[in-house]
Amino acid sequence: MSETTETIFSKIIRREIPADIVYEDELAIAFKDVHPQAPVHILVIPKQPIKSLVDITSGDRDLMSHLLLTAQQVAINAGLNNGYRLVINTGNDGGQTVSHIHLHILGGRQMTWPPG
Ligand code: DGP
Repeated sequence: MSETTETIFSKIIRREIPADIVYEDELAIAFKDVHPQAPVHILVIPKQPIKSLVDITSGDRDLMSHLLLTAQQVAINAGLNNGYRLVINTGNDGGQTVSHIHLHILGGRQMTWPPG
């Protein structure tokens, strides 16, 4: 995982590269994952470039709550009435490849457990 906070996601926020954006407000943005792992695969990210879940503090409490509520609303808007999976890959062992914290919303098929 890269140590820089400037990632491809910062470029998406600034509209420097295209993305299929499905939601945006002053704190967060949600867009379709470029490599979907399910019929619905949307990423919810803060505009603030926090690297990973490891880096959040109690000062990020409101922001993290906002991201969860945003994910809930985005899932509703995507029609995921039968459930979905919310994933935050964290660090190398967690499989995180982009160093800008993001919530994966995966849905539209039956999820399996355990994940790979
Ligand atoms: P993770 O492995 O948890 O760090 O997930 C990063 C996700 O970001 C991965 O599922 C693919 C997605 N992704 C990477 N680059 C881009 C991009 O340029 N555009 C979009 N829409 N998604 C991207």
